[in-house]
Amino acid sequence: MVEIFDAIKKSAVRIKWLIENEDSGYSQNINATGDTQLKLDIKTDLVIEEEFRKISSVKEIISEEKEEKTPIYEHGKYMVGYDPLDGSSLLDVNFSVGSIFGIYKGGYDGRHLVAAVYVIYGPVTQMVTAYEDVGMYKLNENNEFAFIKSLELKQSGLINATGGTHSNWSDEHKKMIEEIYSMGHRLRYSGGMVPDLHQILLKGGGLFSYPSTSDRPKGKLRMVFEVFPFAFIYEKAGGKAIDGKRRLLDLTPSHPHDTTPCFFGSEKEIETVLKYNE
Ligand code: P6P
Repeated sequence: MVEIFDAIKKSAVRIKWLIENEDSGYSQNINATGDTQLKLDIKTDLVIEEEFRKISSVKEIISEEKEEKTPIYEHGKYMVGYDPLDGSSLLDVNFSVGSIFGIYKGGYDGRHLVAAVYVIYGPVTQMVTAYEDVGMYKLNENNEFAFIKSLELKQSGLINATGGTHSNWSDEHKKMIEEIYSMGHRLRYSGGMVPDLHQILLKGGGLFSYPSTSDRPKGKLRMVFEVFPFAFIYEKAGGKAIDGKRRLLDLTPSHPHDTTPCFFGSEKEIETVLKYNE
């Protein structure tokens, strides 16, 4: 597992450089989910693949940017599902973006996740790892990730990160969001999953929601590359992660690129979500 974390650290240093120096324009390519890829989506995906090809503990990798799995080392113990540059469409407005990694053993179901990592490229570059517990690291002047602190969610918080187009929300979801606001929460939403969930983790609590909507009945966020890793991290930090009814890590995708409605947050906020999904 250490060599996987090291490969992610090396990837992050290279991706930070690419973000700061390379052209963030669009390519001619369409990815597995039908999104037009930025040149950086392609380049960051290649960086991660190159770094994983150097280690022997990874059997295969699967990227949000590619339809198919990529075999790495025949006798590798782990499989890695990752989103190389989540929120890349926000680069043109200089918002924070991130890389998300789920480390699986024996399959890409939520229950097979054994560790999760994300890197956030913002005013500073930070990495959060979840294995036994949740730790935050900061990239220092020597391009090393120095441990900063462990992260823990309180029983309730004050942030409400509301994904999806409001006019496409169900009436029940609108009522749930209003109840969260009545608890004193404030809107904090950038449209980038990594910074939006990172903020709730660092501020101690709240709710991030990306529900089923009329335009996206199965939600927008991908189970293997985005949802399961953050569900693992939030549960390890003392929070909860559900699809509205069920625990996200109990779900099994029928296809690696499947999406699901998702709610991540402190216990009290998740209880409110459940109340509106009975
Ligand atoms: P919306 C970015 O494109 C992304 O995949 C996630 O990073 C983010 O949480 C979500 O989409 C935002 O979607 O529909 O709220 O703009």
